[in-house]
Amino acid sequence: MTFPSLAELGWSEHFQSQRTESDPSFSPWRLKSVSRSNLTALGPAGVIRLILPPDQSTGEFAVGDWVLAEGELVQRRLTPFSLLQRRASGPEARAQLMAANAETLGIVTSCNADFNIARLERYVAMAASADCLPLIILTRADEIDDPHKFQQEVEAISPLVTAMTLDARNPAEVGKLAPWCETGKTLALMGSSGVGKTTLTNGLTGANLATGGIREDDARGRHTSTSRQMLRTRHGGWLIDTPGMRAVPLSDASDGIDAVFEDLAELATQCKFSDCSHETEPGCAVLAALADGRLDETRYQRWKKLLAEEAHNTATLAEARKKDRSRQKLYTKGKARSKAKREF
Ligand SMILES: Nc1nc2c(ncn2[C@@H]2O[C@H](COP(=O)(O)OP(=O)(O)O)[C@@H](O)[C@H]2O)c(=O)[nH]1
Ligand SMILES: [Mg+2]
Repeated sequence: MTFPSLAELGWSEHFQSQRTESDPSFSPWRLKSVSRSNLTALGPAGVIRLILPPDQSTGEFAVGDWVLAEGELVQRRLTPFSLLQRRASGPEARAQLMAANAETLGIVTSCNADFNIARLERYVAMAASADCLPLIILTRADEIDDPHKFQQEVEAISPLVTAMTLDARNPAEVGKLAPWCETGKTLALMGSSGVGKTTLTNGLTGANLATGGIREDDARGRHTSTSRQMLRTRHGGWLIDTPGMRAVPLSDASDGIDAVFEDLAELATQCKFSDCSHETEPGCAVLAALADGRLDETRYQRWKKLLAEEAHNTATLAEARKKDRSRQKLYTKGKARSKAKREF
């Protein structure tokens, strides 16, 4: 069996330039799967199970990350050129790493009840803030009369968006995704459960992962994919399938929101007050655009909602970090005290 070369795995100058004189004996590995207790990685020598130093946890790594290791022991994570993350569940607004070093985020949705512009805008913002290109993949094109209408609607979200419609079960159509997952390239797939991510993964990689049926009533799928992993595609590149997400909680995505709502971000700079909330203030350029019909009311509402959520998350995260710091201080003080006691 032959293993992929570093270049085939996506190694580039971006990573090479992060190596230093002091680590010539460390080998680069690309993470293939990350679970609570396990990291597996791929390299020219094959597949390896990596070990972390005791002060690090697998949660600090994402599938697709490059690391340097000495033998099996991880020495360093190399800074990725793209990093997809979302807000983890729980009150503290922390980020959960989803996938690293993917050039493209394939946002999978179906042309049926899963279709939701507000959710797609979130995904596009997530992609933009992660430095990934957003590619919207509309599945179940075989079940509707006018898939082109959906394509036009999602392309209107932002000039950053590329979109395509297909039947995910049809290998010939799935082949249209080849340019995004050919040799050296990585495509990450995200979307709700039941939209066809695993079907696409199987078609692109030749794997035989279990797909799930969807309930007729609400077009929501059962959760069938449980872990993240990176698989080689038939086209020589890489695919990262992620578990289905019902919600798309953004984390640290204000630049992504600005990218999706570029026109609104631009308008906001023309408001009379720099801290304008675009609700009641005189001289608000956004309200003026609403009043004369240049701006769609529902799109304005979606923008406001994302901004409010982002502001809330940033505040919560700052609060959590402050708590961490004071906890750390207490801990250090405690240690100093018990050391003093021992010495006494
Ligand atoms: N008709 C049709 N069915 C599809 C399409 N894509 C997926 N399916 C079916 O939808 C179900 C859920 O697909 P799956 O790949 O498991 O979705 P996932 O939860 O996103 O991984 C399976 O029964 C698939 O065969 C499509 O483009 N057209
Ligand atoms: Mg799946």
